[in-house]
Formats: sequence, C-alpha cells, structure tokens
Amino acid sequence: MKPYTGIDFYRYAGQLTDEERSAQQTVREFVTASFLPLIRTHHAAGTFPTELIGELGAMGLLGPSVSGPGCPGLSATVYGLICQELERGDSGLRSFASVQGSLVMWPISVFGSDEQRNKFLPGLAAGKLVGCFGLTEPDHGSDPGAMATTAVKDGTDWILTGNKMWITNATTADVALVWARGPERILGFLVERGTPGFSTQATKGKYSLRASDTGELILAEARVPDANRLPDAVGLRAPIACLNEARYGIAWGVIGAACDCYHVAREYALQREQFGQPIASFQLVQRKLVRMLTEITKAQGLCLQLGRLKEQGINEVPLVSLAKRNNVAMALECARTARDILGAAGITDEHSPGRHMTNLESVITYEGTHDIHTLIVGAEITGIQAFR
Ligand code: TGC
Ligand code: FAD
Repeated sequence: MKPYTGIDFYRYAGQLTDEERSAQQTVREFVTASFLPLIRTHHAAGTFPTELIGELGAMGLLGPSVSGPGCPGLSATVYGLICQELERGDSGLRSFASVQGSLVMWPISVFGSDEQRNKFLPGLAAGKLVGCFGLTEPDHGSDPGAMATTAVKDGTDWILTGNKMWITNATTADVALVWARGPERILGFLVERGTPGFSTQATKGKYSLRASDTGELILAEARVPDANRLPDAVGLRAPIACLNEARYGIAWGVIGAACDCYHVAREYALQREQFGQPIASFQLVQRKLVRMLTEITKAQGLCLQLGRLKEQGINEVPLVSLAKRNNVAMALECARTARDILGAAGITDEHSPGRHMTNLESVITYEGTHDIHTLIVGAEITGIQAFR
C-alpha cells in the first residue's frame, strides 16, 4: 500500500499559510512514525498509549490554540488541522487532545483565575498533567442542565456530591473539571486527584474508542477549596462554550478518519482482483470511492471556512453544530463504505476502517448526539426550540 500523503482533491493546501501546512505535515509524520505502530496493540488491550502524552505536549499539540502560560496560542485553523491528522490515526488520540485542550485548558484559560492559569496550564500544555471534563451523568446526558451533582459551600470549601459517567481520560487525569449545581447556578470545579472523597473507575467492555480511557468520576462529598472553583464559569453557558470549542475540533478531526478510510479503500481496490480484474475497475466500486472523496472534499471546505470565521471571532454554536453533525455522519458513512470495499478483510484489525467505524459510533454520540445538533440548528433557523 502506498504511504498516506493526505487527501486534497480541491487543493485546499493553497489556502493555508506556511505555518498551517508545516504543522499539518509534522503531525502527519508523527502519527505515521510514532502512533500507528502502537494502535493495534492498544486497541486490542483497550488502553490509551499514555507513553505518547509527553511527546504530544513537546510537539505543542495539547491546547495549541489556547492562550495562557506555556500555551502555544496558534490559530484555530492550525488546531483543526492538528485534530484532522491525529484522528487519521485514531479517534481516541484526537479525543485525548480534544479533552485536554478544548475541555480543560480552554476553560481554565477563559474562566479561571491567574493562580489557576499559572498552576495548571503549563503542565497540561506540556503533557505533564492530564485533565478530564465531567459533565455527563448516568441519568443526564443530552440534557446536562438537569444534572444531579451538587456543590454546597462549607466555610472556604465546597462539598461535591454526585457521579459523572462516560468521562474521557477519567482514570488517567490529574485534574477533573467537574460541573455541579451550586446554590443558584451551575459552577465548575478543578478537582485534583487525591482530593478526599474523589475517585475514578474505568469503564470496561467497550467495542468503540477502545484506545481511549473512558471512566466514571465518583464524588462522595468531595471537599474542594474555593480556590479551585473557576471564578468566571457561571451557568450552563460555561460548559456549553467549552463544548463549542471541542465540537469545532471534532468537525475537523473526523475528516482525518474519513481520509484514512478512503486511502485504505482505494489502495485495496486497486490491488484486489475478482473476476480477473481489480475491483477498482468496477463501476459500483468507483461510485463508492467517488462518493467518499466528494463528501470528504465538501467537509474540508466547510471546516476551512469555519476556521477562518472563528479566527474573525465568529464562533456561534449553531455553525459548529452544523459542521460536527455533517462531518461525523460523513466520516461514519466513509468508514462503513471502506469496510464494505475491503470485503471480509475489512472485519479484522489488520485494516483500519473497521476500527474507525466503531470509534465513530461514539463520536456521533458524544459532544451532542447527531439529533441534538439537528435540533440546535433547527432552533436557530426556525426560532423554535424542539428539545422539549
Ligand atoms: P437552554 O436552557 O436554552 O440553555 C442552557 C444554557 O446554554 C446556553 N446556550 C447557548 N449558548 C450559546 N449558543 C447557543 N446556541 C446556546 N444554547 C444554549 C444558554 O445561554 C443557557 O445558559 P445559562 O448560563 O443562561 O443557563 O438549553 P437546554 O438546557 O434546553 O439545552 C441545550 C442543549 C440541548 C443544546 C445542550 O444542553 C446540549 O448541547 N446538550 C448536549 C450535551 C453534550 O453535548 N454533552 C457533551 C458532554 S462532554 C463530551 O461528550 C466530551 S467527549 C470528549 C472526547 O472524548 O472527545
Ligand atoms: P441520551 O441523552 O440518553 O440520548 C439517547 C438517545 O436519545 C440519543 O439518540 C439522543 O439523540 C436521543 N435524544 C435525547 N434527547 C432528545 C431530544 N430532545 N430529542 C430527540 N432525541 C433525543 N461526557 C462528558 O461529560 N465528558 C466526557 O469526556 C465524555 N466522553 C465520552 C466518551 C465516550 C466514548 C462516550 C460514548 C461518551 C462520552 N461522554 C462524555 C458522554 C456523551 O457526551 C453523552 O453520551 C452524550 O451527550 C449523550 O448522552 P447519553 O449517552 O446519556 O444519551
């Protein structure tokens, strides 16, 4: 199989700056050289390659567009391209970077105090600390506004009680950003490992995102000092703003998974012979490849424009929802089509499309399900909220 050199049918690279192209190339080489040799083993074992976290930090891939001490502060488009290249490797790798950068570093940078920024951001950017984001609960997924976790003030501390479920990086994290119902509004707390009453537990038996640490956060009257409350995070709008950052990265990231599927399927179709000729010579197979390339190319254009808008300060939730919704469904369709083109060979871990396909079943659910994004865009264009 020919080595992967990117999918860029519409020459979008011509619209990128030298810095953006160079970042993309560097991450692509890192994924090929350092990540892909590990993924089959970690996928089979159900583990995240923690041995790469330091390298991710040293390369500036953790919170690349976040501003603050020790943070690279690069453009939104660079962040998107990094996500795309990481997810070409595996959605679990991009998930790690999304959570660390968009869901932990970004809120500390935007809602945190100077002390919190100085204490946490350099370590998180360098990969010396790992963070997680606890919003979802066992009984409250799409409707986080109904969360049951509470925060009650006790002197200069807060007592946090509740459970958070399906949390990426849960058991690896040194610090968990936990959202809880305060006396009046939802508040955000930086709960450090070792906090009395705070523990984590791994989620077992996943068939999706196997190379990712997913788990539960248990807050049994965990005592958190007020100094660890994000002072400027008040109300559900704060976690929603974090989600908007991470969903932006997902919209870009899944293009990488789709590109890998397209690349593998095309290469396989050119080599695999049936009825005395390469299956790539059959019209039905060509139609599948053309459909994949068309949808990838449309998704790339969508994200490039989304990135440029974000750089101009235009970053509204429905714009990001439209891209997350479209691109994840697109990538999932590409993964299923690629798996089909590979025939029986597509069902083993010798080839990546089957792994991407099961991963993307999580990606289409987390950070707002496909249907929740439909309703977010629907509310924007009609002015009518249809969640309830
Ligand atoms: P509603 O009561 O209308 O609003 C609640 C608060 O949210 C604010 N808000 C918006 N802000 C900006 N733009 C918008 N379009 C907004 N829509 C809502 C709003 O101002 C309000 O703020 P506040 O402070 O005044 O309370 O909303 P709702 O409760 O009816 O529902 C809103 C809904 C359904 C859109 C929202 O709850 C939602 O997005 N649900 C999906 C949940 C979700 O995405 N969870 C993700 C968990 S994290 C995760 O999955 C990480 S995976 C990581 C990885 O591994 O990559
Ligand atoms: P539910 O909300 O119960 O939804 C079930 C179904 O009902 C879906 O099809 C949904 O679209 C539909 N539905 C719900 N409400 C409506 C409605 N109003 N109208 C129409 N249909 C509706 N969360 C975190 O906080 N942090 C993390 O790091 C994190 N990581 C995750 C990692 C993985 C691998 C996974 C799978 C999930 C992760 N999540 C995380 C949780 C994720 O955000 C939730 O799973 C997601 O928000 C959906 O919630 P739910 O699973 O409870 O589904």
